[in-house]
Amino acid sequence: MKTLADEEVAAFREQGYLVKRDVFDDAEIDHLRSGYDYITSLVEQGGIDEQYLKSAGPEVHIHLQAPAGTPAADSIRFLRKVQWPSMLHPAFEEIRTSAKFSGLLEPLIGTSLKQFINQINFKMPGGDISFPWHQDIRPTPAFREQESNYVQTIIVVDEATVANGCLHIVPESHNLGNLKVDRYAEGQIEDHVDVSRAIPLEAVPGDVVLFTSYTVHGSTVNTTSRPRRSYINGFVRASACDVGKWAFHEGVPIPITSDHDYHRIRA
Ligand SMILES: O=C(O)CCC(=O)C(=O)O
Repeated sequence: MKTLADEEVAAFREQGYLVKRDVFDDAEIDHLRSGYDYITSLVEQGGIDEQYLKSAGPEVHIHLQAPAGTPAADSIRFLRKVQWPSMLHPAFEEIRTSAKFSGLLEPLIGTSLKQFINQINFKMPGGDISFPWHQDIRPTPAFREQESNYVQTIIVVDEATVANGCLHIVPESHNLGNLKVDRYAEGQIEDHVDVSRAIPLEAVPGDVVLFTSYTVHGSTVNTTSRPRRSYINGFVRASACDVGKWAFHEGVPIPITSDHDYHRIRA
């Protein structure tokens, strides 16, 4: 089972991020792509119940930035992200609870893990989707010492390049702590951090980017004619957090649960 070597753990702690190459294989990435295809077809067909299109609804949030009046068949390029896709398609659930995650994360946050984020991101050609500089802080007293107890992970599903809007990270920015700015507010992070130090994290399908909740990151639009999709899972040491959904208990995967019935996503 792949895990992190001592030098990788040290690099993660010093730099606030790490790119672990070749974690998921072609079959796993293809399986994930079948999940993306399912979500894409849902959006293209339209008729999704309004409650799933709002961030204040149940866990699943299909975040479409399509201008009013966009026909459903054309709206896919404006799809930004879907939160908790593991509720909608088994491919996301299988990878979320893969032993590869518990193996990778053990040296950083142990073997009993909860989860705050389960999300797929889309940057489709022509969609104008970007993520301004931000940190991934979870502002709740129920979650203690986030810097050392949280790991954000991004699985690269399509090759990520500067041209298609790959993730950029500011090394060592996690040392600045919680910058207490509004998430995604244009210009606010730049008052605290020299973002010219940011580096692009180009990567290929199967690679996993790991970073802390304080690490400053962001990305620009996809200027190519091909999609750039990624799969995000944010894990937290269970003993440091009284909220969130379980992912692993002492290394054993815990299936996703919800009080909401997701069998019908259409109105
Ligand atoms: O992968 C990216 O382009 C950035 C994603 C991100 O930072 C976010 O979803 O908040």
